[in-house]
Amino acid sequence: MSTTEELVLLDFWPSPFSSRVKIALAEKGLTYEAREEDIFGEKSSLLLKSNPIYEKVPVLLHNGKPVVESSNIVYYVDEKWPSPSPLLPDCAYGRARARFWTDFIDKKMFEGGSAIWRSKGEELELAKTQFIDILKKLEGAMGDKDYFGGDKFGYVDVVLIGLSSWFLAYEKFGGFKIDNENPKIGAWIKRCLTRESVAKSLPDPQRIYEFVGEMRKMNGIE
Ligand code: GS8
Repeated sequence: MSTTEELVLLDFWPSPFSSRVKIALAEKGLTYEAREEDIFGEKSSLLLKSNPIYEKVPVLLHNGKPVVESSNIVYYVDEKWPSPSPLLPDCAYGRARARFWTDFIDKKMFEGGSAIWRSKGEELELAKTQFIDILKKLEGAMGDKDYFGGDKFGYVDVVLIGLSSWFLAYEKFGGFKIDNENPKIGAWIKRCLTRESVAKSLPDPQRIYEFVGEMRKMNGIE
């Protein structure tokens, strides 16, 4: 990267959305400064100024200019730095498919997972069934390919694998195993984790499990 370029990530370590951005930046071999935000306490004035609409992380500041919303940030990074290898496919149809599944993941996955750790009893059973069904739909989208876009790690992989460090918490609080219910996704996660960009960018799932345990206590769930 040219020395005139500066990349700053407004971050929160457990954020599955920040993880996406970290993976995309690592895929492009870009270095950046991560600044941890206190999202439950006082957010920095830089965050409030950079993302006045949602006041959420992640925000990527490129030479001081903010880009917000994680899937949009990954898109920006890919357009701005197409090498060493673009994350989005070149054909319009492939790109439309990638945007469709990204939208599906954004609408369903984090909320679906939160419904598991936030509930108990019958509600929990329903949340678990729905989450497994979301993953089944994603398995259908992947088909017999190694990755969502084909034989190489791409945009939808970044978007989904970013969320995967939370899966252990969903499994433990939900009492199920993704490897049993959604073996294709289980195998895909292991495949993605062999990439350095992914392995070094994701938080430890055990730490996320403990963090979610704290949130359950804060919400009076146990
Ligand atoms: C979600 C970001 C988000 O929820 C994206 O970037 O993709 N659609 C957005 N960020 C959370 C932290 S991770 O759960 C956040 O910043 N929350 C602060 C708040 O809600 O005030």
